[in-house]
Amino acid sequence: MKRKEFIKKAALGSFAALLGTDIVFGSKLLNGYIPLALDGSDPFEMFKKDKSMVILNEKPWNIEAKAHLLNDNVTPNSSMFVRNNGLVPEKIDAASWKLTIDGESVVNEKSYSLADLKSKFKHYTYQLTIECGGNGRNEFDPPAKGNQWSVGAVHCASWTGVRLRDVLEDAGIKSDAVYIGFHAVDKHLSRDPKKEPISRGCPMPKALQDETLLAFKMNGKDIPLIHGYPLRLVAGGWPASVSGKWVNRISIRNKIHDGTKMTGSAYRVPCKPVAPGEKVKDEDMCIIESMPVKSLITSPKSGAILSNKSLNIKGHAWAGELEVAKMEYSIDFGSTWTTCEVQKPANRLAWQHFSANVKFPQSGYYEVWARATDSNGVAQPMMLPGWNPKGYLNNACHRIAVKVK
Ligand SMILES: Nc1nc2c(c(=O)[nH]1)N[C@H]1C(S)=C(S)[C@@H](COP(=O)(O)O)O[C@H]1N2
Ligand SMILES: [Mo]
Repeated sequence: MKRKEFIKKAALGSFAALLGTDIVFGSKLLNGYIPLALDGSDPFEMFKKDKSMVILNEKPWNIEAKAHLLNDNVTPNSSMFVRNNGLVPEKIDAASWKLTIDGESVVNEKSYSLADLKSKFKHYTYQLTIECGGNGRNEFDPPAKGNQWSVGAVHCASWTGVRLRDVLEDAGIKSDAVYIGFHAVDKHLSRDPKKEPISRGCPMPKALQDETLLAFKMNGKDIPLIHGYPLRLVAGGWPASVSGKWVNRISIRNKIHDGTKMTGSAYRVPCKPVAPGEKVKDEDMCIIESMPVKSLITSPKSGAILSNKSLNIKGHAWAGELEVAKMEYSIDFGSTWTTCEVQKPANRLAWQHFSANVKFPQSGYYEVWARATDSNGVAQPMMLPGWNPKGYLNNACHRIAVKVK
């Protein structure tokens, strides 16, 4: 996409967010006029993303990584996928930001400034695997509507913040609490202020886990705007949609949260397996919780041409709430498997790094397939797992092509 086209498509209001300040006489800007400071910008520069990230959608912004861009142990912003359901907030004033804890099951409704959160509660840092529930959707047949994510809608950055539990307990949790729901300041695509683009949540036990944070830093710096500045809920191992960006309200609910994209078929899969293409009633759909075991070969890049018969492969594996117990690779289309070395996670809910030295018997074309097994003994399927109407939870083995000269 040419930059002029792109910038025209950007909503006028988003200029302010991109500039990082208000355009004082913005209301006088001619329609289609590009502020000088932005002329020459492109989405990759604007969001500081690697130029080989793939833009799936511009409105809302949805951008995915490629496997080889995820080679770092801790994912840098430049390789982090972006998933938005609505419009990126245009004006964020961190100094006046308030987080409100409310809901049927809060003892005392309370609001906190960022300074309150930072000074009142202990800070924690965790590396968390955050994967979109729809990662891998592009393989489903019949196809599922939605962003056609390939393998790159996952990241494992380092998040610093306060425990959600500490804040909820400070406000007080009534004994009938069952769920939390987040609310955020991003606008619905229609700009209708009564509509929320997304408002999801999780059951209390997940909300109260040590690693569930209200984060104000990512990889040691302020969270980039596109990833939730100034405050983000992070819940590793669960569909990324639980990790609300730009969060300004958390409700403690006495029932399963019923916000936008919690109900119907959103982020749900059939409670029992169905045949491909089958219609499933909403009441037969179950909310996705912990994500399934999965892995990614991040080095070499698929398509590598080798001048010798030995190859070091590297990658990461993760398993939702569980740990990865075993990692294997195959060069014969899954007939035989060889064990890889797999490291312990940096902390619970962080992905684990694996590596192996692969020996090829002769020159020619190969595929290297990778397969992780979780601590319950459940392995990734070699091919697409259970079809579901919305195309969630594709955890099929990742594979790369290599040619040995
Ligand atoms: N406020 C808000 N939070 C949100 C979303 C959103 O659209 N608005 N998208 C969710 C979804 S579906 C995903 S996959 C992740 C993506 O996080 P990222 O853009 O930081 O990678 O954010 C989640 N949190
Ligand atoms: Mo998502």
